[in-house]
Amino acid sequence: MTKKNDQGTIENPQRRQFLGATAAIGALGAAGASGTGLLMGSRPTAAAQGSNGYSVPLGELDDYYGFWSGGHSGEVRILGVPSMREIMRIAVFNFDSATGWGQTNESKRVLGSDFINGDTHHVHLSYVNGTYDGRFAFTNDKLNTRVARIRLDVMKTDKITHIPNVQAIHGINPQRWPRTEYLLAAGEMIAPLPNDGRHMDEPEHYWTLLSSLDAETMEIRWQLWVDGNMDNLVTDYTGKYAGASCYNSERGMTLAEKMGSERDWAVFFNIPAIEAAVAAGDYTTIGDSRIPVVDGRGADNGGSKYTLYVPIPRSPHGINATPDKKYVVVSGKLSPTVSVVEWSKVDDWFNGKISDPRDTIVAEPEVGLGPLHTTFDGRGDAYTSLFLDSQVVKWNIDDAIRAYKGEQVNYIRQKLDVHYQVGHIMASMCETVEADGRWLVSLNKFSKDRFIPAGPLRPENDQLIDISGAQMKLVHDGPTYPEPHDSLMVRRDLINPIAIWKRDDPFFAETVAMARADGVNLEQDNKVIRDGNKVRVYMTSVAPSFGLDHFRVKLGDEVTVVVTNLDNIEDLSHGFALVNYGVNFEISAHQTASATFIADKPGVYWYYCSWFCHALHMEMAGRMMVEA
Ligand code: K7E
Ligand code: CUA
Repeated sequence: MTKKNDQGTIENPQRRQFLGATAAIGALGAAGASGTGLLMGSRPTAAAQGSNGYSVPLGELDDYYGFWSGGHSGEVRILGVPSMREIMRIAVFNFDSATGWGQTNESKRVLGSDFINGDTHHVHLSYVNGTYDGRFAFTNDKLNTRVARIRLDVMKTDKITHIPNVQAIHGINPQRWPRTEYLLAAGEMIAPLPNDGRHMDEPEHYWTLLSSLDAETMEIRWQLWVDGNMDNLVTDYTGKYAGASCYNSERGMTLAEKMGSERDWAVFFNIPAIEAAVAAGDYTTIGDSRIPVVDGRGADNGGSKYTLYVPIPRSPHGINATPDKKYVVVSGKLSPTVSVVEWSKVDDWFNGKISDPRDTIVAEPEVGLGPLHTTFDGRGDAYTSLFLDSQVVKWNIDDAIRAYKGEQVNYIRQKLDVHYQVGHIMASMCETVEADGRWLVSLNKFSKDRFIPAGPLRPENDQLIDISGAQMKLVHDGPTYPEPHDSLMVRRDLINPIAIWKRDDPFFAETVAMARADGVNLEQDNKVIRDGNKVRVYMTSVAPSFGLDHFRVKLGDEVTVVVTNLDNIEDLSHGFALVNYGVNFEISAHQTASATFIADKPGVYWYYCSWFCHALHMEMAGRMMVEA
């Protein structure tokens, strides 16, 4: 890095300054902290402090759990903030070779068998009184129109729901107040409704819907028929209202058609009114689906009993609620403006106190080119990502409101270069009433020259910015595999995962019930049960051995291997890997996991432990004998 600096090949001054800082840390790492990469944090010590003043000393923990969507990897990731170290990957919609997600019976019960990929854009956590309760994370699958829930006690996906009648779930947001009872999910692409092969050439039959799920069961409670498409989604801090951005109010099919209007809109939803309509039977159903669908169209009249359509320039994208509970900021994307809507004026509109939907807007500051998403520090400042300018702009909400009223006031506080083409940005705890304004991440779509080149495909660049002072300071470059769209930084004390599985965990309860029906005690038995051509192989694992060093089956048998890890030690995971049968899965401490396959090849096949667990880990193996 220093060499490149010396050669003078770096043009951007911000970048040069940053490279100088990291080079200093790199040198420090070589001296005392080898192999740990860039270490930055909030507790600088003399021993491990970079020239930018931040470090997470070796052996110390991060202050925040970062929940990152994994984009078209289909997963969710946990990063530590501010070190930006990747801590864990949570398989959600994807097949995961390491843990056997998508192969074990337990994961298949969650995942189903339709798809092995997905596209997660947004991660949000369940709330109580406007902050996180540590129970669940939710994420969307744009690719296959699903939403998923992740249990934060074990950091595993436990529910996946396919949303009918729509295509491409994009924005999702949980109820924030008083607690998360519903999760909203926005369908992005408009498509024929019902989509049964008729009306394919008649765009007037193309629609999309908002869906409300019960956050406990993840079942869909109702859907709402809207005008236009929907992009991002936000809930308010009363539980009463939510909103979505729309970039295709034209309902166009082609790029040119989608760009027709000078204004699209943000649509706001009156949740109690929709639920009252459902209770009163004021709904239809579509095709085979039994889900109540309430009609929330009416953009031409500004809205309906259930919806308010606020015109916003042009193809707006992000929609974000301020932590003071008062405003929601809609980012203009193709307009250099962001529009600030006051929630109480949304309430006024539904109560007939104002008639022009645009009167809900209290500010429309010009912030720069390509505003995509906005985040907040809890001190009255907002930060908007500028995709085209490759900048983060910090601006003051109150000053923008004064300027909108005609006062001469400069609401822009600072513009900071990021590298390059930023999408989402997110400040620590910013989606809660406890926004603390310490860190901001800029999730940049292009990394270009920031890392050693690794072929035509480049990583994204997730940059960490210190926002605790008056000026934003860029402190870290973080390459990520494609493609995080969004992230959350959650105070560490709010997340309390367990270290060892509980034996009565519902995640493997069905497998436990199957063993009980076979008369097997999973905590001690090693047994092969034959049931016609179905064979169930039950074994324990205690480092460094499996409870069975071999088992016999017959060619053509359907074999289910069930492994229960009896080790009592934190961080002692085993794996069951069956050679040339493509089977491999995780069994962490006190977990039961199983996989089912057909014994379709005769002979001897070794199984081995795939998680290095013991000095005799290599010896932790056994043989499956398949009789011809
Ligand atoms: Cu802006 Cu899908 Cu939230 Cu990507 S979305 S950036
Ligand atoms: Cu058990 Cu390696």
